[in-house]
Amino acid sequence: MPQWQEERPDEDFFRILDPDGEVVKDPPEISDDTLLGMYRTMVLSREFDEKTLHMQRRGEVSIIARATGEEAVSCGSAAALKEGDWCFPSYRQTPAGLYWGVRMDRAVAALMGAEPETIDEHLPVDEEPPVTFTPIYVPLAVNVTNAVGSAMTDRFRGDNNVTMSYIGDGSTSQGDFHEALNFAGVFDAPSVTVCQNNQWAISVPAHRQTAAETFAQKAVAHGIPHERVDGNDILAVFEKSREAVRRARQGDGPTFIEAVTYRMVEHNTADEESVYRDEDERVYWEDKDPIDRFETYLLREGLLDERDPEDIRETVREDIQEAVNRAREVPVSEPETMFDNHLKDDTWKREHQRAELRAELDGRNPFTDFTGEGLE
Ligand SMILES: Cc1ncc(C[n+]2csc(CCOP(=O)(O)OP(=O)(O)O)c2C)c(N)n1
Ligand SMILES: [Mg+2]
Repeated sequence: MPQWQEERPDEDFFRILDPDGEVVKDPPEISDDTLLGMYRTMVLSREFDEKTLHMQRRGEVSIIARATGEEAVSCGSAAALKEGDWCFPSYRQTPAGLYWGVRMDRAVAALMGAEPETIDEHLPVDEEPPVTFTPIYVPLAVNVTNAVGSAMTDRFRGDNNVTMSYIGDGSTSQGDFHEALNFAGVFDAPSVTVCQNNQWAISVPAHRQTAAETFAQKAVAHGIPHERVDGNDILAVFEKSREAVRRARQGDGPTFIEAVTYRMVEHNTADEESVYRDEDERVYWEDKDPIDRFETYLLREGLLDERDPEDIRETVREDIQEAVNRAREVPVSEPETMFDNHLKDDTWKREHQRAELRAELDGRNPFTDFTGEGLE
């Protein structure tokens, strides 16, 4: 048996829908609108990933990280939030933002390299989403510390809001993650932290990331209630997230949720996954696709009829294309601005890198033709 199969996580987690879409536990009470909203969001996110991947291949976008196959995790958990709540995503939670109406045109413009001020100018926001989304965090785990701080701010102000944040399996090895959970546990922060365990941190498999049996149990040391759910079952993710959000809102403190899913695609478009993992592994997980599973359930419940899935896919593709067209109208920033806003003052190193880039943009080879000209 291949190593990945022997070491795959056991199925010791909370599940409502099995991979065939069969109900194995009583489903939670969820309105039809919410169920259909979640389904549409998952489809939208999958199609958004497809579209932006094509844009990346054409050179319109430099890099993307897809949520393909992992949609149920951030969609199902974010759907448990309410107006006034906060969400601190990392880079693989596109569905969470889409669920609450984060604008695709603005997101695509950012991916294409437009600066926030330019995006505001060309694609102004007339209505903020009911849940506040911070910008996407790329430094791993920092969003969790900031989220817990934000949750405490709401508590000190007496606002009854909940803050949700996301962390990958690999990122639970970062110190910030533990500092955040420790602080949340000690001060009963109204926060919910969702670990999107997609089994890989770039090329590092989950079993090389930690000696702990599960990621969920990392909460034990911090005295925080934890849950482990089937991350490809949106009903299970929603149910446990709703319980956690309720607990936080009524003053009973934080929760840590591990959602077990699988990264069906490359880490990001700068990665070549075939170098380090087995194709059979993806094939094994294909049968557990979260969208297919939920779709089967909704069809059986009569909430979707047979033509709906294709119609929905068509409509979201049109919405995405319109958003992309709007984004293409936004001017992208000069490459050199990548050096701005990192540090308060310029350093010699940054000046050097800026000059090197300038050389490259002028068509000179920065390795052989770079003279350091322009440096103080
Ligand atoms: C503090 C920090 N260290 C390293 C990186 C580089 N890096 C980007 S993604 C990644 C792997 C993250 O894996 P995981 O937490 O499992 O999230 P996933 O990408 O699988 O969703 C690393 C090491 C970073 N962005 N930030
Ligand atoms: Mg991961």
